[in-house]
Amino acid sequence: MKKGIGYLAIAILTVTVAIFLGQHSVEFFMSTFSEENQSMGFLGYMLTGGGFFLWLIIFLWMSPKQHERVVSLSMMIICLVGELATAIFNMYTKTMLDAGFAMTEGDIKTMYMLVGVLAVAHAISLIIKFAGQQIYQAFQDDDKDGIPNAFDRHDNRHDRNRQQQQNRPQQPRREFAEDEANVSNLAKNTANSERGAEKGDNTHRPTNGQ
Ligand SMILES: [Ca+2]
Repeated sequence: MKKGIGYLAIAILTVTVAIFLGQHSVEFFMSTFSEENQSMGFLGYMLTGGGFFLWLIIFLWMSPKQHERVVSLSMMIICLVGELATAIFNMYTKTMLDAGFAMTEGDIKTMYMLVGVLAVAHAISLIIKFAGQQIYQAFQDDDKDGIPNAFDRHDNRHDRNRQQQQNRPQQPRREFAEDEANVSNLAKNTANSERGAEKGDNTHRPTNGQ
């Protein structure tokens, strides 16, 4: 029961913070982009507060590898910083506008920079998350010829394997040739000894006759 109330407290706090900050950052994104691009408010929120929750899910349930955990954890932090920055920026500009100050060109440039950096961070992180292993592999040099795998159209290891395979049957062939030579020598020897025996017979015959 107490545990249940504890979870409820966490849920209420999370929702309150998410709505409080989220409302301001959505407003920020809506005011940053033109009136026709009102969907930018929601999309922008997906780069900050919404992105935090999405990366949290990816971190908890979809990051078995070390580099995936690092990326999703970093993105959670980046999203939180982005959420805070956009929300605070929105509150700040609102009070400034209410007080009669206009936004300077520098302020607007900073806002666009922030949004751009956020979007790029998401894109890079997604690439690392889902293709990091393959990208790492692409820049390795498996056959050690100085050309990274991605640009190396020829895998020298195949050649080495083929050479090894070609060298292997040559050795038995040499042995076989030696065997053949031995056999022919043996045949010569037996032929010689037979001839010698015949000669011996011939030399013996006269003595037998005598
Ligand atoms: Ca190579």
